[in-house]
Amino acid sequence: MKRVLTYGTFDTLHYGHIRLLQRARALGDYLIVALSTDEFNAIKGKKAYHSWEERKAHLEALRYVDLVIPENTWEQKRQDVTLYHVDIFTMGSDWEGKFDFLSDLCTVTYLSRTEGISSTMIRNTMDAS
Ligand code: C2G
Repeated sequence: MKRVLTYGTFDTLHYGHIRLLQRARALGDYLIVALSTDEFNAIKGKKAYHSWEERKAHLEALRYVDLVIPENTWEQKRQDVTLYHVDIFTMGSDWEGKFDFLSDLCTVTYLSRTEGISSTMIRNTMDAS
């Protein structure tokens, strides 16, 4: 079984996220998503509209996602790759190169980001309505 791992906030889940998760899952047989906690989002300088529990439920409703774990720190990735026996680490192309340091542990690959959609755009539209 080929196990895939990816990270993110996945707030106001949209088709850019879903396309990413669909392609990530297609890289293997089992997809783990490390979902940024509200506390870690504060460290990332992000404020999610939905709570971690809500964002977790949204991801678990997708057929592409097999397991959701918390992302609490920037530093946990190496431990996660080892702990979950990950074969492939993947992120959207806006992170191109940023996680190549994991390539001694697993395959690292980046998937093209979907242009024209973002959580910020959705929130701005919601605020304007
Ligand atoms: N994404 C995408 N297309 C979009 C928006 C996002 O492909 N239009 C991808 C991002 O590249 C990322 C994933 O969806 O791989 C999640 O995006 P975010 O929720 O914005 O996650 P981010 O804030 O980038 O957190 O440790 C890594 C961080 O937790 C990543």
